[in-house]
Amino acid sequence: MIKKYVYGDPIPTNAVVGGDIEAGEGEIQYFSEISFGDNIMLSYAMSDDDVVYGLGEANRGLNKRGGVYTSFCTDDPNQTEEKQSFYGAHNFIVISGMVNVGIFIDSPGEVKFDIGFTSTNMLNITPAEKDFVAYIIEGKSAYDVVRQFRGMIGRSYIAPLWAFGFQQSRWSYMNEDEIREVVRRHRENGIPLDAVYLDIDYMEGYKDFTTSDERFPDFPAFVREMREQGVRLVPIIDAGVKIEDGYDVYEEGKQYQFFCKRQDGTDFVAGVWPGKTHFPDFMNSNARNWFGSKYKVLIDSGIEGFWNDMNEPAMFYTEEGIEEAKKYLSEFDFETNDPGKFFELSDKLTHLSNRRKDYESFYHNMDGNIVRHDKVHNLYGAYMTRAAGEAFESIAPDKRVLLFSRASYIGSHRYGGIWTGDNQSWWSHLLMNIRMMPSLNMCGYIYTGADLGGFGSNCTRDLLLRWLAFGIFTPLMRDHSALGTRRQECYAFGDTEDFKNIISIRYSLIPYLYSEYMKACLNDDLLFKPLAFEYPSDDFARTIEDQLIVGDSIMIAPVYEQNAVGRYVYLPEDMLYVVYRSSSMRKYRVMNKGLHFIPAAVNEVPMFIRKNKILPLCRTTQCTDKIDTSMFELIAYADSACEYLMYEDDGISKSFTQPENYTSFAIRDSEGVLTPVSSKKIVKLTLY
Ligand code: MIG
Repeated sequence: MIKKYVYGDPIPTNAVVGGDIEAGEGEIQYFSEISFGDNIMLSYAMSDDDVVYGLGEANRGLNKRGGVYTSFCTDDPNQTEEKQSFYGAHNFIVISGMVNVGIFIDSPGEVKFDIGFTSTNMLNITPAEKDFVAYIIEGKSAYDVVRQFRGMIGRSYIAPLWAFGFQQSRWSYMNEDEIREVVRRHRENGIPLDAVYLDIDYMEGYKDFTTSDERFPDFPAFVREMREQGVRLVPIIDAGVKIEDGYDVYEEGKQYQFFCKRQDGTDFVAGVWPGKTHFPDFMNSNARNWFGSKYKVLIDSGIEGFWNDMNEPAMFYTEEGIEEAKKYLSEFDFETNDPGKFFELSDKLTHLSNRRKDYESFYHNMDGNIVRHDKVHNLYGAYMTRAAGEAFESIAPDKRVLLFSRASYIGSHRYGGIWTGDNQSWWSHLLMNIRMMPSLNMCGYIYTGADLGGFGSNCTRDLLLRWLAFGIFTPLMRDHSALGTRRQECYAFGDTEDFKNIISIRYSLIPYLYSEYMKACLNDDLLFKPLAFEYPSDDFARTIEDQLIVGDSIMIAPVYEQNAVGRYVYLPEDMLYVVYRSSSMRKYRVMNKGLHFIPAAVNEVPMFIRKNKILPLCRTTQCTDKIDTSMFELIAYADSACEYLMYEDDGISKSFTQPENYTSFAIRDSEGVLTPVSSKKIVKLTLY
C-alpha cells in the first residue's frame, strides 16, 4: 500500500515511474507534520526496538538510528564518522518494528534526516524546500516495503557481463605504455583482469570527449590492442566543460545556451581540473541530449563503458569566491590580538571549494522553468547519468554500455550504477563498504561498489587482501587509488599468489553472482540482503550488520579488522561453511545454528551455503570472455530435493526476459538418495 502526499508545488524529479500509488487524503499517515515558517518537518515517534534501514549511500551502520544525515550530494573525500553528506542523496528509509513503514521524500533540494540523534526516539525529516512529495509505503515486513519501493522507482540499470570481471584503476596512468604494463603484470602473474580505467590524464587538457594525441597517438588502435588481450578501457567523463576557444563542446554549449547561468544571464564559471569551466545544464532536455550525443566519439573508438565524475557538481573555486577571499585579505587587520580572527582568516582562504553560496548563485533552465541550483542540487549528477544513459539507447541501442556515476539521486539507478566516491585506505571504510551495500540495493543501486583498497591514503597488503575478499562479491569490483598514494595494484605488494587466488575465486563465482544480480534487477529485488530480511523472526539476526546474504544461496561474513585471524559469525540456521584457499582448494564443514568463531587467514575467503540451496561454480579464467558455462561444479548442503534457477544470457545484448535464459540445477530425492539433474554438465557435486 503506497500513499502519495504532495506539499506545495514540487519540481518533478523523474524518480517515481510506477507502483500502485494512491493519493493520500488528509493528514499524513504515521508521521506528524510540524510547520515552521513556510517549511514542514515530518516526525515519527520510534519505538525502542524499531530499526531504521535505508538512505543508500550514507554514513554509519545498516541501522541508521542515532545519527543525523543530510541528503546533499557532496564531494568530500574525508569520510569520517561525523560526516552527514556523501556523494549520493537517497531519501528513502524503512522503519521496521511492530509496523513496517517506508517513506520516500521526493525533493531535489537538501533533506535532513535526524534519526534519533537529537532525541533518542524521534525521527525528524526536514526538507529544505517547502515543495516536495512524501510517499508512505506500508508493508508486511521491511523487505516487503523495500520491494514495493523498488517497484515504484523502476527497473535498475543492467550492466554488461564483462563489468563483473576484475577492474584495475588508478588516478595517474599517464600513457599507453603505463597501461600496457598494468595489463602485462596482471597477465604474467595470472591475476584475472577485465578492464583498466582511464582517469583524467587520457584527455587533452582535461577536455571531455578528447584524447591526448601525445599520450595515446592512435586511440582506437590502442583500444583494440587491449581488447585483444581481454581488457576493456573505461574512460572518465567530468561534469565541467573547459572554457577554450575552438573546443567544440565549449563552442556548441555556449552557442546553444546549454550551460548553467548566473542570475545576470552570463554562463556560470567554476574552476575544476581543466581550469575554468562551464557546467552543462543537465536539467534541460536539449542540453542533456546534446551532451549525451558527445559520448559517441569515444564509443566509435571502441569504448564500451564510462564513469561520470565531479557531478555533485564539484567546484574547486569560483571567481566570486576568490574575489571575496581577496577582499577579506586586503581588509584583514594583521595587528589584531584576537586569535579567533586568525582561524577565520585561514577558513576564508581554505574553504573556497563547493561553497553553498556558489550553489546558490547559478540557475538551470528546466525546459522553460528557471530554477536556482541549490533547489535541485541533488538532481545534477543524476541527470548527467540520465544524459549518458538515454544517449546510449540511440548510439548503441542493442548493446549494454557500462556506466556509473559519482553523484546520484534515486531515479538515476535506471540509467547507470554508482561507485561510492572517494574513500580512504582505512579498515573502517572496508566495514562501511560492507554495511552500505544492502542500503544501496534498497535504493535501486545494484551495479555498485567502492574503491577497493581505498582511494586516499596508503593501502597495506593485508587491507587490500581483506578488501578484495569482500569485493569479490560486489558487482563493481575495482581497485582504485589516488595520485600520490602508494601503488595499490595487486602486484605492488610483493608476492602475488594470494591476490591471484582471491580474484580467481571471483571468476568461479561470476555465473552465480551475475545470475543473482540479473534476478535482483529483473524482479526489483536485492542482491545484498541484511540477515533480518531472510530471517525476520530471528531477533539476534536483526542486530547483525557485518554478515550479509548475497543472492539466494550464500551468506558472507567478511573479516574487516587488522590482525584478525578470524571472526565470530552468527548462523541463523544450520549452514555449510566453506573456506577457500584458492578457487579450487576448499574446506567444508557443516555448522549448526548459533554463534561460532571462524578462523580465516588473510589469504582465505570464508562463506556459508544456506540449507537446501545450491551454489554453482564454474572454472576460473583470466577474463570474462573465457568463462565456460557449459560445465559446473555444484556445492550444496541438502537433506531434501532442492533447486537453483540460474539466469544466463549473452551478457551484452538486451534480451533479458527470454524464458530460455533460465537453467535449472536440481537435486532430486529418489527414495532417500539425492542426485543432481541439470541440462549442463556437472563436473563435480559436493553434497553435504
Ligand atoms: O578531484 O579524476 O572520485 O575517483 O580518481 C579528484 C581524479 C577527481 C575524483 C574521483 C576519483 C578520481 C579523481 N577525481
